[in-house]
Amino acid sequence: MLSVRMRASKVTGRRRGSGRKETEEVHISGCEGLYEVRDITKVVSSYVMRALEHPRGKPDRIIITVEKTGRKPRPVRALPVSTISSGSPREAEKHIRRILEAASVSGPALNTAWGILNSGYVMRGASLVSAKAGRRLEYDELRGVRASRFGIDDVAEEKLAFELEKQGINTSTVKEALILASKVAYRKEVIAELCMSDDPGYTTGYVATKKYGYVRVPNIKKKGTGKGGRIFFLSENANIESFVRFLEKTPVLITRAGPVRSVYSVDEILDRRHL
Ligand code: PML
Repeated sequence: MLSVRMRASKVTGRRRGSGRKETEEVHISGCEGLYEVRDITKVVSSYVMRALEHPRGKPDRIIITVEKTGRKPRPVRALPVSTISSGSPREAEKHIRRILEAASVSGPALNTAWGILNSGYVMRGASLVSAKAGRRLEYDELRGVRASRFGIDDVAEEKLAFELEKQGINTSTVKEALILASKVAYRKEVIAELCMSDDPGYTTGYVATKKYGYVRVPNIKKKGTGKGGRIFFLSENANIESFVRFLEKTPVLITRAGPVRSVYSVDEILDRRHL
């Protein structure tokens, strides 16, 4: 199989007080998957279309990488999917805090995560936060760590699409986020993941843990805001080098779909009635 990745960005300029113009490269969109050679042309053209039509704006640069993975992908089962009932960002934050605390993420770690997501700065990759002390662990706090080399095989994809369809959420956004979250949650040092899309029009985020699965959180932010990001909460003694190597380099293929459930209250999720 081949790994196909897309990253789109644009350069923006602003004038400083001194009159000097500064430019910065702003991330617009990105996506990826593992594909058979016969599907590459189709996939590349659909990735280019996605980059050109992204609500964050028109890119100046689209980089597509097609690469051999070099190793047989590790087979992984998709996390079970559910949606929590949440009507506003305030309610969403309350629910997220309860679920993450129940999954052993501390208050300080949650505060660090919330600060990152609401900073207005969109990182290209995810931030790593220690689940107890709330320390930032990534080597590069501007870039973050990008999970890569993940995909789904045809049989699991068909089953997953069928299950997602029944709940009216069979979209590439949900599927890709679930595949990434399932790769990340597979590692033992991962306590949880929290994600808020940086797409201004997309207001559903998620919390992923081994214990509760992939829990979608509607209204995690107000429509129209470009803030967002991903946080991976790690155990205190995690070996960051080995974890980052796994995230960036180890190919993982979802070979089994998990169940896709409907909408639950936070108490039902915490009682694991959705599983
Ligand atoms: C992203 O932009 O990558 C985040 C997508 C979050 C999807 C949440 C969902 O609807 O399940």
